[in-house]
Amino acid sequence: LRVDESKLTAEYFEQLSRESAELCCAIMLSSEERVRQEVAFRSVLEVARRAFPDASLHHFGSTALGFSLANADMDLSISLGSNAYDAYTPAQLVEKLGVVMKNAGMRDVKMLTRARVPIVKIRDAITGIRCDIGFQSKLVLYNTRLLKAYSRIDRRFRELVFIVKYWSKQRNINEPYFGTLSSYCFVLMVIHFLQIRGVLPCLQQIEPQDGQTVPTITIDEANVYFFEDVDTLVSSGKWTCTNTETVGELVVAFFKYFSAEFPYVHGVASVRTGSVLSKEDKGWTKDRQQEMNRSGTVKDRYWLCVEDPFETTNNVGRPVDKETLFEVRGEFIRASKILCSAGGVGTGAADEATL
Ligand code: 3AT
Ligand code: MG
Repeated sequence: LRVDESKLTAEYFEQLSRESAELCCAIMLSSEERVRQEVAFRSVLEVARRAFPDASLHHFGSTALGFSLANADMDLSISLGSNAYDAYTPAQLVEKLGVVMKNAGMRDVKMLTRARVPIVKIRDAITGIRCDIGFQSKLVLYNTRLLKAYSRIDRRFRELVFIVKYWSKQRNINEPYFGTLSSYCFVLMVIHFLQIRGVLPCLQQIEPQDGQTVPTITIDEANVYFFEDVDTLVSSGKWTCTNTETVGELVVAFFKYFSAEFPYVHGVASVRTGSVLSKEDKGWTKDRQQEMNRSGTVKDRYWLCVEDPFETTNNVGRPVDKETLFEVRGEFIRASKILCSAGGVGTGAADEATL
């Protein structure tokens, strides 16, 4: 990769930052859509309770975080009293839920019982909002809270997330089912990059009080502790951001990092530690078949390694294989080249639509 960002001008970075801010405004969820999501949430809960009277419903993922693009699916998770999990397999829970959803007149009901995490997909009859409803572990609520905390620390993070999500969807590399990456994986890659760049701290390594050690709070066998009181981060002296780059500069640096700097062969992007870990140290070197919730097996792959912040045995980059890594990395290189070639002296800024 031969891109020379030293030729990029200050005006170019300014223009790129301006265009990034405009793009974010244009693609963000509208407040009207957010209201419709709340209505859909209530109707899903009401219908779910017909099958599971003690169900509670939780909203997680990008629509819960305010990271979603227009028309995003809402990710919802049902939790039940503990004996329900002994009485039914995950696939049976999903079938039971799917049937009540159909009977209640929900549209486009699909039961994905063989997925790694079985879900029911529906479109709410009144609002038209699409929802993915599952019985996920509580960890999804904690990782949503962690991402939320990061988003409150520095506004550049949110902007970069919007740009990267938009780009990944335009370039068709946001489809884990077809071997590319989930949005969640891209968001973790953005946090990792911003930690390395000194824009974001590593919340899981910050102790609650000076002089204390980082505690262990175990949920589903994972330590879910992180420093959540981000309003006091700066005032307590726990974090000082020294990076003053603009969003334009960070966009260029992000694509360069994952084109040419991230060590794909031996490295693991780790938000938990704010560093690059070694695949060897994690034992993430050989693909292997894993048993999965009584309905089959899943292949763990380690071509692109992004550690889940809490579930440290979970490689969120798992869907990627040799061929799709070539494709994904090729897209990073393409974007990086476009950004750098568009910004030389005398040229206009890159057109986000062509990125
Ligand atoms: P879209 O707007 O739907 O593209 P999103 O930000 O909602 O993106 P995902 O749909 O990829 O992101 O994921 C939603 C949440 O599901 C994020 C995280 O809490 C959980 N999740 C997704 N993939 C994984 C994974 N591989 N491991 C653990 N949790 C995951
Ligand atoms: Mg989602």
